[in-house]
Amino acid sequence: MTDRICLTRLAVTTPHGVLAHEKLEPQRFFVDITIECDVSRAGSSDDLGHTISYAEIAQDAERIMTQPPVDLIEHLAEQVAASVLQRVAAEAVEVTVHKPDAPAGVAFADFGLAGPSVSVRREQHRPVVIALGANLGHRVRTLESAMRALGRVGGLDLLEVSGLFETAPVGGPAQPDYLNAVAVGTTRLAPWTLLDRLHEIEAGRGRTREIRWGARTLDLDLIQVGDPAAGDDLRFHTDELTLPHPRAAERAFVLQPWLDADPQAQLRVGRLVVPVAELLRAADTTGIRVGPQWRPL
Ligand code: PH2
Ligand code: MG
Ligand code: MG
Repeated sequence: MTDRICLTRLAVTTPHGVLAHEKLEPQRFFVDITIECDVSRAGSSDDLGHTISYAEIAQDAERIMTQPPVDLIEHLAEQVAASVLQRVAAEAVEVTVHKPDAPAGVAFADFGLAGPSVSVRREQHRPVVIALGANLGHRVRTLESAMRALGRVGGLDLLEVSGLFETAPVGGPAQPDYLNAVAVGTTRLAPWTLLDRLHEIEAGRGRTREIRWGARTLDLDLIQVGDPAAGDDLRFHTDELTLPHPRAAERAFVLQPWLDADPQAQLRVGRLVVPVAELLRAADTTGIRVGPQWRPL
């Protein structure tokens, strides 16, 4: 991502350092933060909710920098980077902590921002679960082509892909059987950015949106983003996207391929985190059959 939000030279005077006297005497620190995130939505909507508030980032960084004395600027830079990556929209962050007056036993220039500094770059790395479905046209070919397109999405790394399952349609009007699959991986993209990529892949394969739950050449759904066991899965509801997927817990056509791709998979169901294997035992699996072979990657 080439869009960036920068905070340059946040200034704090506070005690940190390895030497005993550094823990008593405040000295100057400067922090530079560069956040990689897609600001195109905020660019057109003029809505702060579509981007990251630099004021909040700055206040978090100042709070971290003014914590009780620590030894290393590495430790401070790492904590600031972690606080930025808590933001849903942050794809990556670079943090530099400067310590211009550090006692290093040498002279640094007395112009510009001289002296030691530490820079860290950290990327967002969220687990992601994507469900695929198709019940019109050449389903295997469409799903294989969708998988190749997913493999080319920058910022999405696929790790495992299920086999194909032939499934009776659930809900909607009478329609042909589906082929369903699930891909799991990691992403640094914001979920709405990833959803845009999924919609582009659908549209490129003849997907139209007329009847809700009607037949379709290709359906790509975001099921879960983040790790519910760690408590860092994304939970939100907007008109365009709800996470985790509100109906995944009952849908055998999602659970069965997901379990195939990841036998350890867990899904958030309200306040609980439930193994997918357990959800599948409770789900209606009539109408789910092993599907044809495919070459997903
Ligand atoms: N998708 C739906 C509605 N019903 N049924 C099956 N078997 N497979 C699907 O992928 C599916 C469905 C809405 O997305
Ligand atoms: Mg769907
Ligand atoms: Mg969909």
